[in-house]
Amino acid sequence: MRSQVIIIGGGPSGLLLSQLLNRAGIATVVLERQSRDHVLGRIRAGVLEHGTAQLLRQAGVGARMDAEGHPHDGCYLAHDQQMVRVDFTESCGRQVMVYGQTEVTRDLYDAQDAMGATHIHGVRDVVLHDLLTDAPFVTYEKDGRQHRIDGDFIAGCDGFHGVSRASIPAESRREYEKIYPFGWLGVLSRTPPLMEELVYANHPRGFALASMRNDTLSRYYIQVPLSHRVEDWSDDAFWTELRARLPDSVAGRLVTGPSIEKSIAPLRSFVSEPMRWGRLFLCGDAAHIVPPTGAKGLNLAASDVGYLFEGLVAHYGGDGEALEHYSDRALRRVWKAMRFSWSVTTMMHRFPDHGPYEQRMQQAELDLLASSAAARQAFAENYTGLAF
Ligand code: FAS
Ligand code: PHB
Repeated sequence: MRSQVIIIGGGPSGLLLSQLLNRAGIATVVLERQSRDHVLGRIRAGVLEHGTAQLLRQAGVGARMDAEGHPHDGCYLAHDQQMVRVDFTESCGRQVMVYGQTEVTRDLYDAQDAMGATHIHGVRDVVLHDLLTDAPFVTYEKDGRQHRIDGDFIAGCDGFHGVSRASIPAESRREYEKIYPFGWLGVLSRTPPLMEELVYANHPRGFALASMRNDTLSRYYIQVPLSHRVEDWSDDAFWTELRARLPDSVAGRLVTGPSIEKSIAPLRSFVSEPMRWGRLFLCGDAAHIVPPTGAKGLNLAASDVGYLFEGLVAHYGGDGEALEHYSDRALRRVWKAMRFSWSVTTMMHRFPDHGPYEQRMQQAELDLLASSAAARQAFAENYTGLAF
């Protein structure tokens, strides 16, 4: 088999890149390890930046998002029984779109089906070959048989645990990592959201987040020690702890119910440079991971895909230089989102090694946001998404 762009990974990065390229008349093949149902069963991100929503519309998959998604003009930062609202529209003239990654993935699969796109699920032993030549190829195993696909380019969209990043020689990679000393226990419940906007809470017992997917589906998180396992937490224990971490002024609004999904996600900051190696280009979690506090993971995947899409279209249009700048361009935005995600995570969580000084620094950060329009503008610009 031969294609123009071979895409490893059928998550949001791979699906969005395939959809954009196919609409531009560029052929792709998507190789995905899991089944489609498995990919669609993942509960991940919930907030789309302004630029991500625009890119989805450009890809022709914005209709259901615009019909069923919820534009948000702001969010709340809670601490010491106070609720500080950051008004995105007032501060920077932009909104975010609350629309789950699961729905984005579903819309992309539907659009790719309508285009007759080629997706191969259940692949094993994917190996990338001849990346430093102009004739790279991929081999993989499926149903007990070896297969080969030749292409012009390979897009590594296979997430943090994929094979693409590791296909760049270790001595040529520069990796930066910070592991946070806690995780997020997340619950999805068929209950009305706590508030009409997201509430991020800094509490002495630990961080909490009240988010949502729609008016009847809520997503909540609480910070837990790395030693905790999801089976350690009954629904009742989760609701009791969440309620304890919310300001008294809103805790009484919490509607509880059975969890329909419950999981613990570790938190890390990670970047691997460069994001290009010959004919291989990395997108999304294959190249970087952010703690979810800043709602940046999915959105960085989108900006990487937008940059790579532009470069590939320019290349096939005769501009041999366009792809030269992909890695530097993507990394400039990645590092700014890394900074924001690290900053908000540090401001909102309780760290085991934090003392009174660090607690006062957190309080000062939050007091600054409460008292300074300029501080809220900087927060709003980062949260709604810096320019692509
Ligand atoms: P993904 O990991 O989503 O997709 C990679 C795909 O490649 C997967 O389908 C995988 O099966 C496939 N794959 C892997 N190895 C392969 C191989 N060798 N061959 C073929 N296919 C292979 N972000 C937020 O903004 N907000 C959140 O609240 C949030 N919560 C998260 C919770 C969890 C538990 C996790 C893990 C991530 C969360 N994220 C969140 C980040 C997440 O949304 C990612 O940023 C987003 O999924 C990135 O998309 P991809 O780059 O496509 O990577
Ligand atoms: C979510 O709704 O899953 C969500 C929202 C905002 C975040 C993280 C997760 O910062």
